Amino acid sequence: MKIERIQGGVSLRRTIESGTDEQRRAVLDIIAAVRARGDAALKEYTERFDGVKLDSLRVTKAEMERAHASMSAEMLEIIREAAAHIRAYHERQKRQSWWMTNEDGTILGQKVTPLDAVGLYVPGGTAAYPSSVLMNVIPAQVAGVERIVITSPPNKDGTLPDGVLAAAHELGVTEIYKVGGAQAIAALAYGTETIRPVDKIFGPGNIYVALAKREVFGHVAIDMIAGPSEIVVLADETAHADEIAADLLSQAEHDVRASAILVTPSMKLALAVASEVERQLETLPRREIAQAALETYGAIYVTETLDEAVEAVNELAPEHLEVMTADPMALLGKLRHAGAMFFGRFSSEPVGDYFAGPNHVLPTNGTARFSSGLSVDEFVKKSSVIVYSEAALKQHGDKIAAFARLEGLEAHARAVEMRLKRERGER
Ligand code: HSO
Ligand code: ZN
Repeated sequence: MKIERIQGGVSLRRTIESGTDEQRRAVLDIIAAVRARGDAALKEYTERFDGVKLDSLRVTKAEMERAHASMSAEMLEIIREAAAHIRAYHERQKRQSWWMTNEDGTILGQKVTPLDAVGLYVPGGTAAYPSSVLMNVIPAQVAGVERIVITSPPNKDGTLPDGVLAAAHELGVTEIYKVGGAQAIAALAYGTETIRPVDKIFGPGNIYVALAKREVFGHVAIDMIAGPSEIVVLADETAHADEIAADLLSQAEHDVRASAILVTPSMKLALAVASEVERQLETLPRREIAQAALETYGAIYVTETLDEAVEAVNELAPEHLEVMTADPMALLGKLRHAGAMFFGRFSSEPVGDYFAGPNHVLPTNGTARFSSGLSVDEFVKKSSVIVYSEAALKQHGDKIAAFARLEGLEAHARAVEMRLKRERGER
């Protein structure tokens, strides 16, 4: 990894992919075809892009049970335990409706309602993570969402990965479709004969999925446009170089576009981590992916002081931040921008990816400056509630009418004044 001395001015050097004109046109065509021809279009695209001809898009109960039975009892127990931790954490995020009563008898409030139906897109290939099924489905369940749908591109033999089906089955999700790409997003947004539409679409995917999510946004809601995984480690000379290297590699192995950065005031640590990364890469099964990621998006930044290192981290606003300094929690107040913050050497990022409880769906590409990780909030919406009292309308009605006339909206003014007149016996 290249080592650079810096004095501020670092960024993740990545912009959100906006796709080529050709890709955007392809996505628009796919969405139009799914809207016009429904299931027939889904099956054609599945044959063309996934190389499999399907009679039925829906995963059967027997398929779910087979996948579940293929997992060892130990593995199922681990999934269950992870799910319990994730559920316990997300339970704390649950919001209550609230009400306030004014002295004049007016009641104002906010009513929290879960979304009726959500769709989770699970990408294909090695990125079909059972852990991501847990991270999306559990907050939806905690929020009280009634209908949870999963879609994922089938393998050439027409199956979905066992791990994904087993995790879904474990959580009681029963509505799963073998469809991927932009066509899956179109189906979730607009519906087909077999797939009823949902209200919000979650989950990462390739450029076509991202473009399709952007395209259907407004008709339905979407979670975010997620980029490849990122880790920034903030460490001083007290940290173990081999542990830092291992953590950097843990995210670099996700994707050739993943980013892994160490920020430290210690040149000695920087040098040790750089050589540890090389050493550990040698035996890594996904070495090629990790190496490519580190070449383009990896860096070791050396600052003069720890304070400067903290500032650099805030500028990077990474998806994941690990803090391994002599007194990590002392930095909590100064660290402002990161999707998830891991403190101390026992909080290696995979702990959070799978098991601790917080969500692993987090803002990337520096968007942690202004957004947050996935939470129960994303699965509910709030309606404001107004129960205005007679006394309040008598007290404020004239002011409301005056405000309406300021805007030239006479009907607004009359709607309020009509009540005032009736109460005064003038109507
Ligand atoms: N680090 C990934 C999540 C993940 N890691 C899934 C392993 N499986 C993005 O936050
Ligand atoms: Zn990960």
